[in-house]
Amino acid sequence: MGWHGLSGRGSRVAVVGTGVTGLETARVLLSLGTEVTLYDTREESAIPEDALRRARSMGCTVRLGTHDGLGDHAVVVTSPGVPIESPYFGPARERGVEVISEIEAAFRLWPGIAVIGVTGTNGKSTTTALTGEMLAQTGVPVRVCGNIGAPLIGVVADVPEAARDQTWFVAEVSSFQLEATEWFRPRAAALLNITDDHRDRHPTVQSYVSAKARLFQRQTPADVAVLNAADEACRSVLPRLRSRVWWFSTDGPVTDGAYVADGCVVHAVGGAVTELCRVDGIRLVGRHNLENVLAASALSMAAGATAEGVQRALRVFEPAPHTFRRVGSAGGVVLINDSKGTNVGATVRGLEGLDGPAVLIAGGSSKGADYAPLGECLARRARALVVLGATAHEIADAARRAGLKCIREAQSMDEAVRVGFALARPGDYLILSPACASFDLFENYKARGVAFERAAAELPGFEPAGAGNE
Ligand code: UMA
Repeated sequence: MGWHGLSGRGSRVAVVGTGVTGLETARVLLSLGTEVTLYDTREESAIPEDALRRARSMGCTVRLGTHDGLGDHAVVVTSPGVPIESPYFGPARERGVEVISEIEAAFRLWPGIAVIGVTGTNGKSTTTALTGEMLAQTGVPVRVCGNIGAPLIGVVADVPEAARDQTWFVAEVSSFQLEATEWFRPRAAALLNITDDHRDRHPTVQSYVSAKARLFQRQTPADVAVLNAADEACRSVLPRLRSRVWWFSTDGPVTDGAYVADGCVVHAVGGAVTELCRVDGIRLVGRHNLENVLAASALSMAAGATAEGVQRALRVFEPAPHTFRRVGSAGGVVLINDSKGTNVGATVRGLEGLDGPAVLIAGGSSKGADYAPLGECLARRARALVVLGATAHEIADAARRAGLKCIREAQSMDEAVRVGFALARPGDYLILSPACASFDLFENYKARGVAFERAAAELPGFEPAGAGNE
C-alpha cells in the first residue's frame, strides 16, 4: 500500500465531490489499484448525470447526499468547493481519518515531483500560464495545471513515469486547495497579492492569509518563495518562511528577485543582474499585468528558464479570454473584457493599472465583500459607473459615498454597454470588471464576458482588436 493507504490493492479511499477534482482523483486512484467511493454532499438530482455516469463506468462506488461510511476509509480526499470545516467531515475525523485536498494527495503519491505553486487573490491564472510559457520557451519540460482547470493529480499521472522527474508542474493553487495540505512542498512558489475575497469561506482576512501561507509551510532553504514587495499581507508572511525569498517590485530594485528599472524588467540574484526585456515591449495591458510578468519571470528563472526563453514567452503570450483582454475600440473608446474580475481586489487592480479614465460596468452575485475600497478607487480613477445585477445598489452606494457623481443602473449587459459607451469620451476605457460572481444573471463568468463582447461589437464604429493585446 502507498503512503497513508492512498494507493495500491487493499486501500480504500473516499473522494468527495463529483466535479473535475473528484473525478480526476478517482480516475488516478483507481488506476493505481485503489478502491474508491465517490461522495457528494448533494443529492443525485443536483448533480450532472454525465458526472455520475462517468464515475460509475470508471468503477467507483457512488454515495450521494450522505456521509455514511466516510470514516471507514483510509483517507478522505476532498474537492476545493467543499468547505474543510464542514460538519460533513465530523464523523470521519472523530474516527481519526485524515481529510486532505487533491494537491496533497498528488504530493503524497509522488513526493519527488517538482512543483511551482502560484497563489494570491488575483493574477494567478495569468502568472501560472506565463511561467509555463517561459519554461516551455526555454525548452524545459513543463505542464500547466491546478485551479486553472486541470487538477494536478491527473496531470502528473498522465506524464510517463520516466519523464516525471524531469518535468516542472506549474500549478495555480487556490486557498481552498491549500486548506487541507500538510506535506505539499513546491520548489518555487509565489504569493502574488492578498485582498478581500471569499469572505463566504474565510471569515477573517487573517484566516485567508493563513490559508495562502500554507503554500510555503514545507519549503526548505533549497526552495524559493516569490513575494510582492508592495503588498503588506505578502510581507506579513515573511517571518513564517524558511525558504530563500525573492521579491518582485514595479517600484524599483530589490536585492534578489525581479523588478522594473529604467523601463526594463530586470532579474537579480546574489548580485548577478540580468535585463530581461523592455516594459514597452510587453503585450499584456496594465500595471497589474506587469506584476504578473515579474512574478512569472522570478518563478521561471528559479526553475532554470533563460533570459531568451522569458523574452520569447513575452512576445508570444496571449492573455486568457475574459481576463483583462482588449476586445476592440469604438469612437476612440477602448473596450476591455475582464469578466473574470470576480472580486473587489481584481477590479481595483485593473482600474489602478490603466493609464486613462474608465467607465466601469460592475455588479453581479454577492460573495459578501466590502465594496468601500472599490468606491474609493472609482472616485479617484473613473469617469462613471454602470451597475447591474444583485449587488448593483451596494456597489452604487459605495461609489456614491466615496464621491463618484456619475452612476447609472442597467437591467441587462446590452443596456450596460450602451449606457457606459454614451458616458465615455475618446481616450477612455469602457471596462467590464464586475467585482462579483456572475451567477445571478449568467451561467458563469464566461457567458457574462461573451454577452459583453457581443454588446460591444454592436457599438457604432466598433473595430475588433488585432490578435492579442497590442
Ligand atoms: N460539492 C459538495 N458539497 C459542497 C460543495 C460542492 O459535495 O458543499 C460538490 C458539488 O456537488 C460538485 C463538486 O463538489 O459535485 C464540485 O467540486 P468543486 O466545487 O470543488 O469544483 P471542481 O469542479 O472540482 O473544480 C475545482 C475548482 N473549483 C473551486 O474551487 C470551487 C476549480 O476552480 C478548478 O479549476 C478545478 O477544481 C481544478 O483544480 C474554479 C474556481 O472558481 C475555476 N476556483 C476559485 C477561484 O479561482 O476563485 C477558487
